[in-house]
Amino acid sequence: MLPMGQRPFLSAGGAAGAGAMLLCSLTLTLILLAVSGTKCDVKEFCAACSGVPGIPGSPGLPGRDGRDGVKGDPGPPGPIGPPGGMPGSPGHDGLIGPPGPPGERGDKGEPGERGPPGPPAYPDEELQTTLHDIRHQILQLMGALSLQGSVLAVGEKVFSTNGQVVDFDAIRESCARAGGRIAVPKSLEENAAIASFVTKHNTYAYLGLEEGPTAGDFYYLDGAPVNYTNWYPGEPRGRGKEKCVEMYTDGQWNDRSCLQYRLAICEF
Ligand code: MAN
Ligand code: CA
Repeated sequence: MLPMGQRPFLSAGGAAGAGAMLLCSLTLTLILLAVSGTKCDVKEFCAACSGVPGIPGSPGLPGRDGRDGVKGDPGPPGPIGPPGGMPGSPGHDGLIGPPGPPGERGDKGEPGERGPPGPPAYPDEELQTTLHDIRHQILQLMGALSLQGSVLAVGEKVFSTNGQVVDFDAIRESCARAGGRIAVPKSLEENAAIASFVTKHNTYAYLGLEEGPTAGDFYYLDGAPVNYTNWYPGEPRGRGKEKCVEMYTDGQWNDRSCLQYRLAICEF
């Protein structure tokens, strides 16, 4: 509010001015009382009584709708519905699980075809020379013994005699000392080889057989039952009293006492 000394109505005042001012003030007060129902501050309106404010206008028409706003975020899932509704469709397959434990071992397959021949087992030159030398020495010994007529090779076996004529136990011990066993034929061919010594020395030979507890049952010296025989007709007929077996010059066998003197033939 302006200071009192600067008010134009007072500085230009006279009796007429004061009256006009009073009229104005009264009129304004009445108007205000009529419009608002409240008493006016006389000093305010008397300071600048330029006019009477108009009545506020009525609200305008509603404006046009604004443009659509940006789409909002999806809302949270709704609550689970009440029971009794139709079952939903099956969900998607889950993730593939970890591998299971190994299965049981299957049956053995068919053997494959034979592969191509490989390199020599021992390409070592020094070893090859040694093997060659050993083979040569064996052939030398076999030649020398063959010349004596004391060795015969049949299959995997080598039969040999030293020409001695002794009892069964002595023959067995001699053969063991030499690293072999008393000869016993297990095939026609072996029987023929042993028989050739018997014929040559014209002396019966004991064979590597023994009668068991039951008369007539004969066994190899390792305890196995005999599986090749060449008994002379009617033999064995020792009825448990002839525990050893001798070979005749024709190669046939006879059970006989073990205390005879017979040709010593070993096998290796
Ligand atoms: C005969 C036969 C044989 C027997 C001898 C014993 O040759 O009876 O069976 O072993 O005699 O000397
Ligand atoms: Ca007999």
